[in-house]
Amino acid sequence: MTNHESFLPLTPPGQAPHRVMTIAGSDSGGGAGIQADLRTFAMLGLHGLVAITAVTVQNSVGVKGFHEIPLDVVAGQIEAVATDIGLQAAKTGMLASSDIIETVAETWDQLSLGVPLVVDPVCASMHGDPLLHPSALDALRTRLFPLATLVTPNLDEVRLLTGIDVVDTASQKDAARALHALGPRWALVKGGHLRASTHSPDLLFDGAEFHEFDAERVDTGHDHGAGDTLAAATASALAHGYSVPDAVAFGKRWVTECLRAAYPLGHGHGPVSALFRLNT
Ligand code: PXL
Repeated sequence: MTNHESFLPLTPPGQAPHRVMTIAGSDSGGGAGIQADLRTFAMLGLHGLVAITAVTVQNSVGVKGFHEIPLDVVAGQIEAVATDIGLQAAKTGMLASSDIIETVAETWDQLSLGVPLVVDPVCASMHGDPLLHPSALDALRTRLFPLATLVTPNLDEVRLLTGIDVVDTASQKDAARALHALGPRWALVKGGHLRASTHSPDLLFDGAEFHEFDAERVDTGHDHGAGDTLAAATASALAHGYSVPDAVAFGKRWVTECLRAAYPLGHGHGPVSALFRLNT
């Protein structure tokens, strides 16, 4: 069965919606990170749970710095909600350090929740400001990727993680194979950073079959939080029991609408906007 819906099923008032957790960093500018994730979850009718890993100091111009949350607090947030409220899916975003990655991986592994985990391997902001210590790439590859249902790197992250420079479909396939070999059930190589293209072709691979998801490039100077939003919408669809290809297709449709609705903010780059949902 293939789903083509633009939105996810809503829960009647008074009943608990599906729960989806974000394990990610805070963006004081409200455009990316947990703020983008929670906005996506809410606009899709899900209840968002949060484990904050780091607090960034940033605005529309750039990231000025970040503070890492202590490891026991990162683990404690995940355990507290998983053992009480329960969840149907989770996603990770900014994880900042190899110690935080180890902690998240160990906590997730020990909880054995049996629900999908989307790992968005955030390495840097759109301005190129680092959000992950370079020494943490190995922890991402060896500790977290094997626990992931789906990994969703952009082309810069693909280069850092695999050494492969994606320039065309053949190298995008090579990258998907290399990422899948690191242990996730599915790897999505996002083509949004193929700047020369008029399209944004994403390639999904499960070790056997390739699925392509194409969308016309939305030319906006305001795409802060696009990757977070795609991963959050995909995790939300997975929480509803969508297959991975259907969930990715849903996430892609959602982020494309959010890109069309992006707005300027401050003196730099504005965010993609899930608020379009309020006009539909
Ligand atoms: O969009 C990636 C991202 C994720 N998380 C946080 C961020 C950013 C980009 O700036 O600030 C906290």
